[in-house]
Amino acid sequence: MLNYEKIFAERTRLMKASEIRQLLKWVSKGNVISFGGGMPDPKLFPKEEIAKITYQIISEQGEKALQYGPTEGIEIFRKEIFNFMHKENIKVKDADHIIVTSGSQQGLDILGRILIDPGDVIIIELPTYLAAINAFKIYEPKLIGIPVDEEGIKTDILEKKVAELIRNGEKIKFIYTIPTCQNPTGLSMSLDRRKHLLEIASKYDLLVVEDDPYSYFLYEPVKVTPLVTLDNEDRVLYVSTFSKILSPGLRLGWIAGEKQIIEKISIAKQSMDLCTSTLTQYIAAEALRQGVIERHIPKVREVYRKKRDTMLKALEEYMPEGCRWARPIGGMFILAWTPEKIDTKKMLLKCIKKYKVAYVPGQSFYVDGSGTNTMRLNFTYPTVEQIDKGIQYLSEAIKEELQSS
Ligand code: PMP
Ligand code: G9A
Repeated sequence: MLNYEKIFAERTRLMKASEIRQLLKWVSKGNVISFGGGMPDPKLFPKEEIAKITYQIISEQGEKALQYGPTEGIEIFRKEIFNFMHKENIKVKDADHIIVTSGSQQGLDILGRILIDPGDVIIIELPTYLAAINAFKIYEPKLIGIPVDEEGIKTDILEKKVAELIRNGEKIKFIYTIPTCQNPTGLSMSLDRRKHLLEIASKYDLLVVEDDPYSYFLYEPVKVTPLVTLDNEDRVLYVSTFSKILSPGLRLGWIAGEKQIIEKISIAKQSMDLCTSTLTQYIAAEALRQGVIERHIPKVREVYRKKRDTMLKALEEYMPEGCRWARPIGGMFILAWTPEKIDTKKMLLKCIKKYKVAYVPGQSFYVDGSGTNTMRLNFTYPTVEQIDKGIQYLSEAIKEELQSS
């Protein structure tokens, strides 16, 4: 047999399987309650509307919808995204400043591809979305994590770090942030911190990548202004997705920002997939045009609010002393801290096998290898009943682990 190990490129050594993806196998094993992957509630997908639209698109516009399309995305879809952003108070100049991607995950990979040379510095949050870390790592940057607290990234630490890095001759390529209902903490950046972050970016002439899948799902009457809307210097690149506001199976995301960078992204994308699925773009464009998404978001928000509240209540009721957790205003996740002596990665298999409950160990979200006692809990996929039961089981597992360690 061919020695396959010998033929892999060096860069494959930098590729790491996602813990979130590996955990998906437990989701299909019926009796495990999954707080793992950030999956939407599948019962809420607007299946009938999507079925009707799909039939309509293929019968009326099939010749275009089943054909290749432009790399930047089909024009009507970019225009609909522009209108959608406008209504949501997300600043964007015009439809030409938007490129459609095959999920926002592709957007993150492309940004790594076009912006990172080996040794460049990328500033990320500590913790941050693990698949962003994995996507960037392939391009060999130095990833510098800045801690987050209840008000988001600690901009005082950020400012000192940026100054120090620049003094040392380092090349900072961008700051990657998920300012609203962050993955994995669930926490959001305060307005003051948002402004401070932009001041720092301006002072040191840095690009900011704002990854924003979750600001459409706020469960409190609070106003959150995206960084891109606060930015007056065209230095924020806005990344988002249809995965949570419609369906992840359509694999649609987008990036909005300065023309120069959108054009470069487009060239990089050409060699990745030529274009995003034309068919799903037509479907999502029509879903936007008919108001399906506008009607869908508030319905989903109601269900998710109830699920978040159920999880917070269950955590309060069942978790042993020494545990704490974030209280998100929206999104899909709650990060929980167990007592320090617990290693949530080591505890996971027992949790799945004996207690029939899964979560994502937090360590993979911390680029410095800390967070060994943390776990990310998704509350959108399980049912309300499963959330209550699952947190009860999880608490039992933690109690057992505390007694045995
Ligand atoms: N960014 C963040 C912060 C995410 O949480 C996710 C998915 N959970 C993605 C990007 C990728 O999503 P998709 O590729 O489905 O758009
Ligand atoms: O299924 C995935 O990998 C997307 C989910 C991301 C997450 O759980 O953060």
